[in-house]
Amino acid sequence: MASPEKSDNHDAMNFVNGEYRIGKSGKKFNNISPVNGSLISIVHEASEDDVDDAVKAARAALTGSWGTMQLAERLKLVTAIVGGIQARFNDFLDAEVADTGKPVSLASHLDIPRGAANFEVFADMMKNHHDECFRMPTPDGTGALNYTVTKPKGVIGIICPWNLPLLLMTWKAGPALACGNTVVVKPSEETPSTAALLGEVMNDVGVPPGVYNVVQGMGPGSAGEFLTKHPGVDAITFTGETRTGEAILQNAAVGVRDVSFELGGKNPAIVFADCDMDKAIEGTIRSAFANCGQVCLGTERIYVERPIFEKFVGRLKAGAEDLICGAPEDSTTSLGPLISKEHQAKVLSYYALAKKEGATVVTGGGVPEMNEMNEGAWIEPTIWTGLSENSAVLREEIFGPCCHITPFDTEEEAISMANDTPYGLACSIWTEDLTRAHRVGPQMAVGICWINSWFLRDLRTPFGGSKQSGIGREGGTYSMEFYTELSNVCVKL
Ligand code: NAD
Ligand code: 6OD
Repeated sequence: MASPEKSDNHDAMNFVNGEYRIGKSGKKFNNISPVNGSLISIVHEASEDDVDDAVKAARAALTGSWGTMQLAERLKLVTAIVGGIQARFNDFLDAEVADTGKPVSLASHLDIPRGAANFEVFADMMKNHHDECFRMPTPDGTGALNYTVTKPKGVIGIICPWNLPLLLMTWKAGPALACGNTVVVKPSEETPSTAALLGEVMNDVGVPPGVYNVVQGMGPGSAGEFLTKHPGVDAITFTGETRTGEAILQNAAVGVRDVSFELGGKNPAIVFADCDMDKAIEGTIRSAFANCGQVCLGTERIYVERPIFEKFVGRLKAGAEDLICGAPEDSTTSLGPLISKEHQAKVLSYYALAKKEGATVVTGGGVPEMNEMNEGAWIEPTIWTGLSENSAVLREEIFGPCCHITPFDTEEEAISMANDTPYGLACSIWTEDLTRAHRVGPQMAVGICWINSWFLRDLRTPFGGSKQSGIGREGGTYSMEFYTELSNVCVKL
């Protein structure tokens, strides 16, 4: 078993107790570029033993120097991680772009800066944290004093998806560490690199061994299942598909462990005739196609008021056709590939289904010619009209650069169609009528409703989904609620 100080550039390793290691079983798998099908790296899969070591290291750190560290010192270390990521900005950028194929322009503005900000915001929040105190009268007249004590929850298992790998992992690791927990992270098998690289930053800035651990592998029968079944894990925070959430929930039930789930979506946008058309088009191009449609908050269903329907469809078509599929480092690129050939096959199956169900294909519907990158997981941005609200294309999450546009006649009809879904993550409303905005916004059955914008994030606000889109909320004090255990001390005076 190797334990180099740095992760080998060509291998994605596990990071356990401050050291890089290959899996004890020696199992490995290939990390394939979605851009051109080439081999990016070898991923060393964690065995059940490795996961056990990671959880034990995390437990030991809780009772060791991390657990006994003063809050100010702990927060200094968490803040130092921000500087550590910024100092290695290009390394993180290269790793994220290689794993996902996303445009450098996107990853350098979103993924890596947010990866750092997720530590900063929660370190700042903990600096300002105060416990509560309640005086109470007692029959004997002496009274009592209650005060709360906020403690870390313990060892947190973090299971991550591949669409925004560093951003979504640190969105959980940031508050978890700021609150004094230790973590074992299981990145997606598709995007193992930035989580592993973060181990170097942890060592460089002096985060004690065992506080941050990474185990590589898949879900069932692999690191994901080993971690979520491990009795030494006190709570599980997961981002990914709703069906995966169901499997993890069963594991979490054993030992009644707490969960926080950010799951799938089938997010609507409602575009009223009184919208600012330029803003609505610009916002919807982003919400439907950014990150090649692989954003949980992305818009897959658009409802447009009938008087502007044709115009909106025409302008969205023009916007989609202006998008340029290309190599990540090319400054003209606005659309990267999907994450994998497997995901490409899934999205293409919906493209075929849409046609079979009678959709009008406004634009796209196939695979672009990419010449020397043809082995990549490329796909055309696609817009449909004409499907019934019951069609599978309008009911199921596709997670690709595609959307369907339906006309509507009344506000009530639009709200009703938009809310008629098993999911409840996000929506966007486009209107210049302030009264309507405030009337419609609260009626949307979602965790996050944007008015005249999309993916505009204040990290202090509650983030999460209703219905099958999640359990719980994170962000600001909501993250603190999940990552801490609250005790009340009652002192009879
Ligand atoms: P996924 O559910 O397939 O995988 C997510 C992670 O779970 C991976 O690390 C995977 O290895 C692991 N996993 C799979 N099966 C497991 C099991 N049985 N036990 C433990 N771990 C297991 O999701 P994905 O394909 O990586 O990501 C896309 C999905 O994630 C979409 O549905 C998207 O909507 C959702 N997502 C939601 C949010 C949100 O905030 N709500 C954010 C991003 C992505
Ligand atoms: O912005 C966030 O905090 C967040 N969790 C975004 C999720 C995006 C999903 O793909």
